[in-house]
Amino acid sequence: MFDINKIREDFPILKRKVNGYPLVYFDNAATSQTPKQVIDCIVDYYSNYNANIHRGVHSLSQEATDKYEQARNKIRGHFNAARSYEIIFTSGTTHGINLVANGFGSFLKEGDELIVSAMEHHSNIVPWQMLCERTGAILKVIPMDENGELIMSSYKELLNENTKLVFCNHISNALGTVNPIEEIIQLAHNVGAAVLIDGAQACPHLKPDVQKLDVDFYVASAHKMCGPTGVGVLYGKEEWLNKLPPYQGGGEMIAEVTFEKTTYADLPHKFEAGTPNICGGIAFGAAIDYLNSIGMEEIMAWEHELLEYATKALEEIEGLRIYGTSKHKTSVISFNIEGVHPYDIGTIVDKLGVAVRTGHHCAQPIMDYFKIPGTVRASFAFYNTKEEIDVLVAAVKKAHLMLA
Ligand code: C6P
Repeated sequence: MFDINKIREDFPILKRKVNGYPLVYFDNAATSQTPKQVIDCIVDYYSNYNANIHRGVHSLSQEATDKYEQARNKIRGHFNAARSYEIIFTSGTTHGINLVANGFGSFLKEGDELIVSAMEHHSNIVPWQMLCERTGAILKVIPMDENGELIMSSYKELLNENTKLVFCNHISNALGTVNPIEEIIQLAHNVGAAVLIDGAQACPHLKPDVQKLDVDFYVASAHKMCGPTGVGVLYGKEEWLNKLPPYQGGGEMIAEVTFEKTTYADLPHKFEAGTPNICGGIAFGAAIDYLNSIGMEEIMAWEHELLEYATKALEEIEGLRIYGTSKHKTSVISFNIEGVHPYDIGTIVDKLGVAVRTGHHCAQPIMDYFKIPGTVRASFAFYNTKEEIDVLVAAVKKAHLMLA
């Protein structure tokens, strides 16, 4: 049973006031809030078994190592990866993409082609541009339409035997569009290209099955999934992770070091140089337990209800335009009101306790496509309510009156 009142009790921050008003937190796409189950896990780690891992023979170190590896295995189960060593702990989505982009240079030559979608976060554009600069590879873009959907016929035309890698988000952070990644992956594989999917915005809402998707790389951040900041996951197929050179050198990623030659550790350690975010990794596991205790399908269903409710109410505001109108959407609404700067709306609604994001959302090409400087973005999580949406709508109306 999805009990919203009980769920809200798990999030201490939802009880606080902002500017004298109850907090209405609609910036979940930037970072989600943290339930007490995850906060307790963090407190427990630092109170009871804080130690470095994979190094010590002492009990505390072994306890921390066991918990960290258990968390890795939980993440493996959640993503349905076949092997836990295909799960690499990272500091987040950005780190995961950079790790792959850095190593992928070894497989590229001048004139090879990479394909990106038009609706990417800068994290899934800039590392590849840097890679193209280094290797002479060419970056091609899958265009999108007015609804914020990828034009798949253009994608098919871009693919050819020179395509080496396709990277695309599962869900757009600025538009909420759920991209047809199954088809994107299959078409790329047909020409022998690998695929990296940026799951930063998908994993808060659904459980990706990396084996069923047959995806080569899948990345996500814990802090968008009720976990802490500074930790994330890179799933990679074993064959790819074995081929990919390490990203950083240092402790724990080696088999043997001499001044003449260093050999690398087996997976996953080859990609985990230095002391990792141990507490973060364990708390990521606790966040996954928490999400699963509610149920990803239940989460998705409630968020869809919130999306429909909010879309209808916001559309009634005169001059308001929503960007991202695909039928396949998660609970993100990006909008503008004619003649009003998004930043001004964001500032006024904040005075009324409502947290939204304004600006280009690190997705400038999307803003360029719509010829706008930015949008107001309200993004809902499963712990939000329809009453909170009423507060948002009233606050936006008030802002509109003040600014018109
Ligand atoms: N988007 C947003 O407000 P990091 O910062 O590494 O955890 O995630 C980067 C990232 C990558 N891809 C997508 C699709 C994302 O949405 C994000 C983060 C936040 O939309 C902060 S800019």
